[in-house]
Amino acid sequence: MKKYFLSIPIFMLFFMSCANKPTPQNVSDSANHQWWKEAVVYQIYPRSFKDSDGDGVGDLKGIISKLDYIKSLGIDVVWLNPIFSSPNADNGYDISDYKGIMKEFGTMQDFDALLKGMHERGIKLVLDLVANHSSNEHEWFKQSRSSRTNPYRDYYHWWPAEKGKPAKRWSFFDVNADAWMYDSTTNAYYLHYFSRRQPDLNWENPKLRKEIFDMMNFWFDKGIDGFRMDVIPFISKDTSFPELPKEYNGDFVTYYANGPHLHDYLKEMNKEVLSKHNVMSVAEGAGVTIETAHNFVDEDRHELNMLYHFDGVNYGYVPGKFKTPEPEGYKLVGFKEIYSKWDSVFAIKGWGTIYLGNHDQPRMVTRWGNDAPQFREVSSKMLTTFLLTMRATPYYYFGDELGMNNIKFDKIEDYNDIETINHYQLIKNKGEDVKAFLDAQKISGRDNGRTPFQWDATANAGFTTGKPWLKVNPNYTTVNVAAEEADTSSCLNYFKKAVQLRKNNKILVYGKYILLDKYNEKIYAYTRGDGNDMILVILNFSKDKVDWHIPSGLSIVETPLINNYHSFVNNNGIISLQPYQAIVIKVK
Ligand code: TEU
Repeated sequence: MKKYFLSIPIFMLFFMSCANKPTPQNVSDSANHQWWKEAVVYQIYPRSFKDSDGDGVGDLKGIISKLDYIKSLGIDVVWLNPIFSSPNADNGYDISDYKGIMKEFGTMQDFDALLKGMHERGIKLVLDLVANHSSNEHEWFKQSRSSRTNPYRDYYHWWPAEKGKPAKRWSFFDVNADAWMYDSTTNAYYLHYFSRRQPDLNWENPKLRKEIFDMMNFWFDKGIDGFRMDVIPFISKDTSFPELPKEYNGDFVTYYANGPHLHDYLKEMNKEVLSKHNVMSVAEGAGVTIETAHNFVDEDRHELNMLYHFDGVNYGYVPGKFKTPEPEGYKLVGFKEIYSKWDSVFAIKGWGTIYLGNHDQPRMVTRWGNDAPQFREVSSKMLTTFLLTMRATPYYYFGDELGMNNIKFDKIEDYNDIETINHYQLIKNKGEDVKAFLDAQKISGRDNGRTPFQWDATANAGFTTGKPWLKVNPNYTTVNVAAEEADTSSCLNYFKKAVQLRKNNKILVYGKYILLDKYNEKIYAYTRGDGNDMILVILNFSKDKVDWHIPSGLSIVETPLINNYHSFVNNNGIISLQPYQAIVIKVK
């Protein structure tokens, strides 16, 4: 491979690249180093990771049996989706006992052993705080709904029916999209932003807040290292329940995320709980915008550490059509704008996250890469490179390190997810096109990201000896840990290298981010760091071979730090990129 040297004063690069980025906020955030900024977070959906007792559902003992695998990844933090007692209307996001372990997942002793095993391996454990709502099978709700004078009545939001139907509130999961459920026991409606089996907790009640804070301290006293906070922006409500204010223009989600006392409650949570422990907190930022993000995560506000936004994962859907991808796919220029915009939001204060997959999302290689057989691996590695070279804490979803892709169910009967099943019913009731809905769900449905983890080529991918709760992707015979551990060029081994790359180059954590060539529709290129310590990242997001001109002002001084192909070609400052090629290289 020819080495290419061209040096033009660096100030020209900086000047030119600022032309690419209108915001002045390109100063690197090196002021405030924190362990949770430098961490790589690995998310595990316990239900699908490893089943130890043959009931077809993953469990804590299964995770314990795979702690050395998790350690081998090189990650620092594990985020576990909810493990608490639950009837599983929404797979654990409907909690019936915040201090109990879901029976399918095991016992508190299993949890203690899991936490000990993780800490012994230097891995921190973050649990999932689901406190905007509980299960309707929680004792609090059973008491609350039993009478209007019950001491727990005001743990939830009730509207007495004699006042008429309350103002419209939209529900994510209701078959009628109606967030008010009539309950004849006390002739009143209760609020549920999600399913009817997930009644919203009343944070306006200080007794409820104390219950939540006590519960959080219970888990922190057991030694966990943080919480991911489920739709935490939604917790405060205007309990007069007015019609949706006109300024929201029908956007209930943003309205939900701007309740009157939201930040009072987060400050109280910080004071009563978070400030007492060396822990991390991350908001699931549904409804959060670049205008409101700082309110959650600026250090001097003493609320939360970081948040994840939805602008990226919601990009490329047809407006007004439920999670329906644009026919021609998403536009890379728009994708780059979103992630560059959110980088600049946190460039000086606060801190962000970067993710493309989680339990609410399809597999990233299907949604953002290309899961055709000839491109699945290289495009998976390219996306992994993106996630591990941006200025934010990476949240990496289990199975993406293998290049797992969407299972693409054909029938509604194959789905387990309440969101898909209830939305299907809603569309059917309206006489709308259920086939189009199912076609869209093949790409965007949440269950695509929840199929069992693929350990090896034995039955059910080694996930369970029983009948798996959700079908296993048939490609497990080749896409699995056993095969990929043995293959030095596998997605799995690439992921491990990329994690080490980030650990060995702190400018990939804190360094300035400058977007290059912003209007290029195939290449996502950016630099990290500045001056004498700068790295160039070049990602070909297309299935085409692309020649890319290295911007004047860059000198490629070393061979790539990482490359998802065996080599790359320079022709006098023009790099010839293969389909989905990713190159990370030090420059000066
Ligand atoms: O998700 C909140 C949320 O916004 C989801 O409804 C998600 O974005 C959905 O796919 C939108 O179409 C959290 C949890 O991550 C999710 O798993 C739960 O179902 C939900 O809250 C209720 O707890």
